[in-house]
Amino acid sequence: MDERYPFALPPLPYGYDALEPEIGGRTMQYHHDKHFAAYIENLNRLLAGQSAYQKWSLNKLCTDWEELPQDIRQGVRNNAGGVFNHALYFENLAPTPVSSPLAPLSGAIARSFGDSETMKNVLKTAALGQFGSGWAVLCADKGGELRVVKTANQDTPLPLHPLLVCDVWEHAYYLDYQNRRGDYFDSWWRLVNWPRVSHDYEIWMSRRIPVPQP
Ligand code: MN3
Repeated sequence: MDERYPFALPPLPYGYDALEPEIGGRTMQYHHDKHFAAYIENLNRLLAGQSAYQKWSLNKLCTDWEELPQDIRQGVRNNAGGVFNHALYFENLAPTPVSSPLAPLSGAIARSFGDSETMKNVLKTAALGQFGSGWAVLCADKGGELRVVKTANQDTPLPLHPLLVCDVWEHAYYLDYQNRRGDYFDSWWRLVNWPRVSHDYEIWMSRRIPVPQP
C-alpha cells in the first residue's frame, strides 16, 4: 500500500451491523473504531518528528522496519503491520458476498489447490494453527502462484502479496464466538468479498515486473 504519514482511518465500507449474524455489530465497532484506529494513531505518533521516515510508504514501513532507529523499530513494525493488515481485513468482507472466486483467480486456485474447498481447508488449518494472536493469509507470489501463510502478531506476509486475510486475534471474534475460532473462521469465510479479492489478484498479475532474462 502506498499510503504515507500521516495515516488516516479509512471508513468502514459498510454498516457496523451489516455482517450480522456472522460478525456482530459490537465486534465490528470495537474492531474498526478502537483497535484499527489505535494502530493508526500509534503509527502516526511514532513517526511524528521522524521526517526521514515520514516519506516511507506503508509497504516500506512493513518490510524495511529493521532499518529504522532502535527506539521506534518494534513499535513501527507492530503498528504499521496493524494498519496494513486491518485495511485489508475490512475490505475483504462484504455484507452480500458472491459465493465464488472469479477468473483469473479461479484458475490460479485450481492450479495451486485443486478447488476452493481445499483452499478453504488449508486456510482454516493455518487460522487454527496460529498459536496466539496473528493472521492466516492467502497470498500470491510474483509468478501468480497462490499460497497460504500464517503470521504472528501484526507481521505481514510481504513481499508475498496478501489477497485475503483472516484476523485470528481474539478481538476479532471473542464477543461472538468466545474460544471457538473455527466457528468464527467458517462464518468469516461466508463473508468474503470474492469480486474484490479476484480484482486484486487481477491487478497484481497485471503489475508483475517480468523477471529479466540473463
Ligand atoms: Mn484485528
